[in-house]
Amino acid sequence: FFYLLVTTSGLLLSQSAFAEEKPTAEQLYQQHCQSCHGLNRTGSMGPALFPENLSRLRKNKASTVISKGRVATQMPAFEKTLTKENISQLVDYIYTPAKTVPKWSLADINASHVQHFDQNKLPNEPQFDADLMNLFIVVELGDHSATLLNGDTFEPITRFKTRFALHGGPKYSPDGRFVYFASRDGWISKYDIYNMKTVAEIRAGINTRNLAVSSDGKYAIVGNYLPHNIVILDTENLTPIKVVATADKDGKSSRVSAVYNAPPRTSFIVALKDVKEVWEIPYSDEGGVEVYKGWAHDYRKDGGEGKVENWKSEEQFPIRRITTEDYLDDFFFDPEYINLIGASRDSQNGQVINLDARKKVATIEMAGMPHLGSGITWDYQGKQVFASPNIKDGRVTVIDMDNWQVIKEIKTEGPGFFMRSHSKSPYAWVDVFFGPNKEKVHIIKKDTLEIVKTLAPSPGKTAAHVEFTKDGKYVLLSIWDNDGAVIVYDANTLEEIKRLPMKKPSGKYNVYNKTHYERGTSH
Ligand code: DHE
Repeated sequence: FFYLLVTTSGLLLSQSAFAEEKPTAEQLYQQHCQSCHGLNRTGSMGPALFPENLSRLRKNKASTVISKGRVATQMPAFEKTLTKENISQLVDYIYTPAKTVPKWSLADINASHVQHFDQNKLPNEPQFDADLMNLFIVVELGDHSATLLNGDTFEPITRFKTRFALHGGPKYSPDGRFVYFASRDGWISKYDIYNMKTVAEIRAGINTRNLAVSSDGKYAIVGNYLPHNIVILDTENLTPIKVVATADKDGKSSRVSAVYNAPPRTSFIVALKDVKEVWEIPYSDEGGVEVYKGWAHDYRKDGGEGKVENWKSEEQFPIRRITTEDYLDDFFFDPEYINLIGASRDSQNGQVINLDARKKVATIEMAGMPHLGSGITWDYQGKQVFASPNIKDGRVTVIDMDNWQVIKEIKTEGPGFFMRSHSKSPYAWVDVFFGPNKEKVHIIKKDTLEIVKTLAPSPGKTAAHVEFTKDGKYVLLSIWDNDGAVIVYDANTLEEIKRLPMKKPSGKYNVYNKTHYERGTSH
């Protein structure tokens, strides 16, 4: 009896002590997660854990990852260490926004810099034999790798590890030797294709949108959600040159929707998500004064009021603000980079902003949610048209770029994400990324605006994102699955030529098409 009493009271005691000491989510995080995911959730060996970084992971999936771990990563299973309640506390915690926008200072950026190889000590000749303009980089999300692919033989040249969760198009140096990757966690990696080596890396932000490279190859710009800023890097070894907090002229802070290079303008375009402004940042060291003379009086230094008479004499990378009528989430540039066609995610209209005139010049009626970022242009009946898939509805919208009127809505078997063509191809390809027909890809004849063929190359598996070879004769399509593939098609007969097994290949990028800003390819 005594033993029981002691035991029972002991148990009661320890239960009440446990109740009092029930760990908070913050304590659980610090005890179990912090060593890999960073003191303030900013990421370290493991990814950053803010809602912005987790936007594509459902809460129940996050709970499974904590319980069971993640295959092929260092993430261990916590189901034996933590209770279900603890795991659910942690899930709630990581999906709660940080109380203040997390900081990632210039010192943090600099401290993250890794120089894997001294570029000057590496050979200047490619260490393999292939047409250097017809290479592809294929990003494989399945195990965070990338494949360098020969675009003539369709044989992999090498496969290498990337940072966790790359997103968006990697960008090439103008000569095609280097490729720059951005990960969602802000890591920028410079890969030397000739030597098949990652030469330098730096963490430019905590949650990054994308990056762009200048036409002279000297600078890379990175747009961030966390913190709210852009970071301009010297591409030589990725060291930061300038960090600019993104805020409108009244000081309201904003995330960056995306950054782009505008080659004919020798400037970067920065679209802001939470304020009604687009920025243009000239970077050219040559001819800049002439090119920008007309604008000189418009320049303001980093949100300040000082007028810049001669941008060369002022700080490098002045900012030219363009006020917009709506927020910009997604956009497209005409091939001349004079007009920016933008849409906000909750608007039924697109706005055409003339970058020279610095104002809206037209409204486009756009139902659903067109994915302008995937838009492409071609010539149709003597005029230039622009076509974009739609993330919400099964349609491709074709717009006359002279008068910005919708010419046709091509009905598809579901909402699509990516669209591609090549100036030498009669066809445009669009996927059906969302919904029950995700295994399908439509092929549209560019001169009739009709779907002429629908492929379903791997039943049940998402087929998405194509890229053409340099000459436009072949098309590469991803089967977006861990047990996936890149399928090569003859771009004219539309027959399958080859299947290369890959682990969830997402985007693939042809060196020539990207460095020559081919009309059918994303920029
Ligand atoms: Fe992307 C490109 C934004 C979700 C795969 N995506 C881009 C670009 C932007 C963008 C601004 C252009 C970057 C560039 O090339 O420099 N993407 C967004 C979103 O806002 C969205 C809808 C929500 C988000 O989570 O950020 C989004 N994107 C996704 C995905 O879920 C995809 C399918 C899987 C993934 O990798 O996360 C995805 N996005 C891609 C790919 C590209 C891309 C493969 C490059 C396309 C190209 O051909 O250039």
